[in-house]
Amino acid sequence: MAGTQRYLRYIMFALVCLILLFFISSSSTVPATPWQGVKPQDQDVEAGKVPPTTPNTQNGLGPATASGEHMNATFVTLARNSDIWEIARSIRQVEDRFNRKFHYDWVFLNDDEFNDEFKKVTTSLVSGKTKYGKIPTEHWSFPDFIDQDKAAQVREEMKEKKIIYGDSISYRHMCRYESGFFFRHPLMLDYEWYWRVEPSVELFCDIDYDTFKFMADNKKKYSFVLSLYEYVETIPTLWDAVKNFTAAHPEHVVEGNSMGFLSDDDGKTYNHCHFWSNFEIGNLNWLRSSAYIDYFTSLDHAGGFFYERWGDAPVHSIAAALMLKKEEIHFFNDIAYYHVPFTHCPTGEKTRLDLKCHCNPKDNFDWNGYSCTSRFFEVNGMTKPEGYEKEQ
Ligand SMILES: Nc1nc2c(ncn2[C@@H]2O[C@H](COP(=O)(O)OP(=O)(O)O)[C@@H](O)[C@H]2O)c(=O)[nH]1
Ligand SMILES: *[C@@H]1O[C@H](CO)[C@@H](O)[C@H](O)[C@H]1NC(C)=O
Ligand SMILES: *[C@@H]1O[C@H](CO)[C@@H](O)[C@H](O)[C@H]1NC(C)=O
Ligand SMILES: [Mg+2]
Repeated sequence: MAGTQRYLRYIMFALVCLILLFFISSSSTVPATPWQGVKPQDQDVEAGKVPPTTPNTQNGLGPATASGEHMNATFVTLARNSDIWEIARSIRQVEDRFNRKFHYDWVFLNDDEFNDEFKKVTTSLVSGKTKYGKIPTEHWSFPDFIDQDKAAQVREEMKEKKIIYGDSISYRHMCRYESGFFFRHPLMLDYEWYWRVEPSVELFCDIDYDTFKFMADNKKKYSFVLSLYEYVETIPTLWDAVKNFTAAHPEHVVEGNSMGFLSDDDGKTYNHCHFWSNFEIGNLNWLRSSAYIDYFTSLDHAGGFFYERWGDAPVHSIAAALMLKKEEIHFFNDIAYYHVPFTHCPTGEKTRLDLKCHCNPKDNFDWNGYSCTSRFFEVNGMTKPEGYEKEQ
């Protein structure tokens, strides 16, 4: 009996509370903002200044809203069908922060056929044209000069030493492909500039200008946002192979290069600094030049893509540092970027606020001891961005 009464009291109490709440909320003096009252933005959208979202409709692609010359450029992504949702995340951010204003094309490359779901989802997200290419088997297999037993033994050893991707065959094909072939894929021959995007990366700031045009106008050929030291276990003889190449082809080594970025003893040894190549904006014609092709061919024959585990990051970086003039390599402080486990968050609060950045400045890797970006600044006689000491 007592239980039922208590129960009823609770219900009465709850009812009174509800009625009170109703009166408080309906008599509130704070005017509720009608959802559709954001007129200025609507007008901008109608005037074509601010597309509300990636303007890729069933009727086709909307017009690019950025004025100025459209560059001969494309995004490029190497991916598997299983990367679909991770690459979707990357695309969405690249579109929101940059490409919805420019509508550059996007080339997807795969050692397998892309399936319909991959094509459908990525096409719906990209505001430019999408193109899907299959990699020819010759570019994703063991070359005939590689001893497969020796390569298998190395993978076994690296597995025991727990070297990341040490026992993976596909990772090695991927690194070799990114080092020497992606820019020669038939779909890439139509373009002069590329921006590489990987699955699961993030962009944290608006990019309101055309980065490809910036590269062209400022005579840049290669660019980066993060730099670091390579695991030495993956590249023990890479520098020897580079020295063999430069001895055979001294004509490809450019005067005024960035040797100081790679070496502390004028080229005798490699300090393992490299630009992190999962982000790159660069010039495809440079990669297709005889200098770069000779370089890649020479490294390929040295065998380290399979007998060690050479990554495309040190391979690209060494090429850029030796075969381009210092001034041709650009550091994009204003492109805020994350690829697990590192973040580049622009130094300088004004930059971050102006560009509507949402990265935590404390996560910035640039002035950390494991980053090579300080060294890049020193080699180029550049002043570090204001306030960098405070963001160390
Ligand atoms: N088609 C294809 N793409 C691959 C394969 N392995 C890696 N990739 C792509 O190559 C890039 C680098 O691979 P990822 O796994 O991100 O390596 P990490 O960034 O070095 O850890 C990404 O764009 C991947 O989607 C593969 O076996 N096939
Ligand atoms: C774009 O660049 C490629 C490579 O240089 C060239 O073959 C192609 O003709 C260019 N396209 C346009 C429209 O300029
Ligand atoms: C460099 O060249 C020398 C002499 O031909 C050769 O013995 C050595 O194996 C080469 N090093 C690499 C890493 O290819
Ligand atoms: Mg990756």
